[in-house]
Amino acid sequence: MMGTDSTGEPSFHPYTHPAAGWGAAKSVTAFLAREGEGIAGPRAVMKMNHENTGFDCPGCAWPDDMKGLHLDICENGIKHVAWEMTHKRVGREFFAAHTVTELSNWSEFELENQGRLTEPMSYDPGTDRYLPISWADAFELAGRSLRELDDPNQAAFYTSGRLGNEATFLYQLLARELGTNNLPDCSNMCHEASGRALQASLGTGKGTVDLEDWEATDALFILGVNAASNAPRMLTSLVEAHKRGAQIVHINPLVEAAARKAIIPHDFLQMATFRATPTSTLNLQPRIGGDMALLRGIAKAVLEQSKSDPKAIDAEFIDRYTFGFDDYRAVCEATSWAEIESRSGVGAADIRKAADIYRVADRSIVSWCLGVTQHEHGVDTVREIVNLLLLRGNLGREGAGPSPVRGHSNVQGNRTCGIDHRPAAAFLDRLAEVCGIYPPREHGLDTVATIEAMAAGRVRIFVGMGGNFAIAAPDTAYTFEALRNCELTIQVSTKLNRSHLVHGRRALILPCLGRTEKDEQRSGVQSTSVEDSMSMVHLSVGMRRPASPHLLSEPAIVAGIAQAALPGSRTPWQDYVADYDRIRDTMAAVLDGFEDFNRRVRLPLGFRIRQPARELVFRTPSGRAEFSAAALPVTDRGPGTLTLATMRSHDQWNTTIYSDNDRYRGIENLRTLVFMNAEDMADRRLREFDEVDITSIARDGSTRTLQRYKVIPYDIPRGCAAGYMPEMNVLCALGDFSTQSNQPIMKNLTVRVERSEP
Ligand SMILES: Nc1nc2c(c(=O)[nH]1)N[C@H]1C(S)=C(S)[C@@H](COP(=O)(O)OP(=O)(O)OC[C@H]3O[C@@H](n4cnc5c(=O)[nH]c(N)nc54)[C@H](O)[C@@H]3O)O[C@H]1N2
Ligand SMILES: Nc1nc2c(c(=O)[nH]1)N[C@H]1C(S)=C(S)[C@@H](COP(=O)(O)OP(=O)(O)OC[C@H]3O[C@@H](n4cnc5c(=O)[nH]c(N)nc54)[C@H](O)[C@@H]3O)O[C@H]1N2
Ligand SMILES: [Mo]
Repeated sequence: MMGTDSTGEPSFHPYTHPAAGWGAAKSVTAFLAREGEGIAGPRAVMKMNHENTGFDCPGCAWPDDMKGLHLDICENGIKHVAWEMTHKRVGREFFAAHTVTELSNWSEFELENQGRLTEPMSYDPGTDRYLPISWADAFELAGRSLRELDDPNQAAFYTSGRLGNEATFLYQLLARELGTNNLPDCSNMCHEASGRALQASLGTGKGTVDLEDWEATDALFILGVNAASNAPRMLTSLVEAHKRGAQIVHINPLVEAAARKAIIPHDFLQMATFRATPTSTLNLQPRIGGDMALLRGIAKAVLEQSKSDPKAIDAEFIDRYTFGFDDYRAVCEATSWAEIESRSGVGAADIRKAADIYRVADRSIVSWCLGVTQHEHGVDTVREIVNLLLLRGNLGREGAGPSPVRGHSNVQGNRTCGIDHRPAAAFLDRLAEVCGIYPPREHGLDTVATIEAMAAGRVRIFVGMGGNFAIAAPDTAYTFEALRNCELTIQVSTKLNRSHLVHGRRALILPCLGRTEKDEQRSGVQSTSVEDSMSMVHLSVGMRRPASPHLLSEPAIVAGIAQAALPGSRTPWQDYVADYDRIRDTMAAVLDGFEDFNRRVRLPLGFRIRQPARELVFRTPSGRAEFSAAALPVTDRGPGTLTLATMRSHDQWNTTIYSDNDRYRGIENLRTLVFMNAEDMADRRLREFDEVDITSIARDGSTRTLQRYKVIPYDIPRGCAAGYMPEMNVLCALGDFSTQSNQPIMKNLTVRVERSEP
């Protein structure tokens, strides 16, 4: 079902070259040639990420260089943009030629590779085909179906993190004016844990540092991110940090490419003159889920040291700004080194090395991504990161603080602008006052709860604003059933994907403009704003001719649905669409930190949303930064089982698969694989490329199996295994979500790996 159906022989040869560099250049050239983008690709890329004149790179949420001095582009950003700008089209002829049943046998790659969607389509059960429908009829169908619900909570509105801020604001307004907070989003699978933890510890749901802090810090601790593939522009910061003598500690069960050496991504076009720079001073390989124990070990070592060297901790900072230190110190003291070693899988001597780096550094930043969050104890672990930072007052000063790496290019902006199934009362009050609506107060459904509700028939309409919910979500078989149980599924998309084929009794595909494309409305060409991982908000302007004259912008699609669903609405939907400045004016009145939005967003580099915690203002119950003193998670599973993490290959963007290669991990032509420790393989008498069945054991005891995966011996701690999402969502039971964040524990599955039947 997935993969690219490549016919090449699978191979595995450990990668020894620097990250980015020639490998990236070669890969980009081959990709652009395949996509027929030889000229258009690079030209569009030159317009990307340029100070106020281009579009924001939809590739990831890593910030642009604040000084705007150079263009920092990367291999995967180029691929991502070229993929959107393809010349291929999926028009009505395509849908006439293929039934949905037939398309269901195509791979993810084949589906997306058909090109851009061109006009609205509606599913016809009689012929099992999508047929063209006018925008007016599509809106009427959506509107009527929403109007006819017994309760607005029978609808759910999913957001994938690409949506610009203006469309986001209208989308949540539509849901809340209808009367529901059912706003599941990709964040529920991504950084929900980070948001909850930072909110609890610091009173803000976001990181507090920016790129200038990265440039000033003495020590970087990077946990659970594959930066060379998923945030390639971080390599620039790592290279520069290493050059100026900063310490860089990578904490990851796998030694990823960014933990070795790199060539700055934007330099790769003129590589001849550049040499590779190391991007790591220490690599620690905890077992999967062992980060919290490791972090506690660092804290324990620092606290031990503070007995003879009072400067090891910042007592004045702790005294003045924090709450709960005594309990935290007590729990660190009570946790034995033996326990820390066994739960983290890292020896005390190595943990002390990291602790020494942390203690000697005047300023430290801790950065993390999904390797930390997609666990049962994701919230506790992120809070442990904050605990560690607080010990030495690494907050509210240059070069120090927590720095989560967000995923989708605007996933953070989506939250800021109202996509939240648990909205704050103050936000709802302002929304009610400014927009004259009565937003519901009870919490809505998140991703996991939406799937349950669809399966139970409690949610009857699913709207997907971007993304590929059907296979991005856990428990593929169950999620398919849930979506098929809906009366109506609506997908607003740029490309054909699985979520169009796994649909409700009625289904609409509504094609929209991409971020690279010119968005022309009554008042002229529109721009939209996005927020990056470091709270910088700036404008993005598309310039390319739209893939089809029938595409609408996301704000226009939301407004179209809203007007049909809410005939008596007093919201000026069409005025908003005519001029996005009007949406921004309303947002300025509703959202904290968006005062004077239209002016400030037009400043050359945009503006930074104020982070109270950065100024040592803590909106927590105690009014201080709060230590947490949670117990360490159990990381050992039953005998014979492994802990499996699902992750991305280098050549994919979430559910979009570009090729079956994973260059930095040395893999070619293979996605149906599982990485294992050589000794765990020997225990099972397995050899490289042997075929295995992987069976997950859910908390409720149920099992799920993937058959005939190829096993690859890899440098990964014993007891651990890893493989690729989204294929492995088959193994992730819907009930296996974190009780702390409701996040599916996609990096913490318990599995058995056995040789396949011959
Ligand atoms: N090119 C590209 N860029 C992307 C994406 C993409 O698919 N392609 N996706 C975007 C999105 S939405 C997101 S959220 C981010 C995701 O960015 P990442 O978080 O890098 O995503 P993953 O590939 O899931 O990899 C997670 C990393 O966690 C490590 N890991 C697994 N388990 C553990 C653990 O228990 N502890 C630690 N410390 N590490 C662990 C894995 O070895 C891997 O290096 O990237 C964004 N950027
Ligand atoms: N097992 C496992 N599962 C995971 C994860 C994991 O690590 N392991 N990671 C999770 C994470 S972090 C995330 S963020 C989710 C990702 O979940 P999603 O965000 O739902 O999935 P994507 O693959 O990013 O969505 C790709 C689709 O978005 C559409 N699209 C692209 N550009 C645009 C646009 O500009 N506008 C609109 N409207 N549509 C557009 C295209 O049709 C494309 O097919 O997956 C989650 N699933
Ligand atoms: Mo994500």
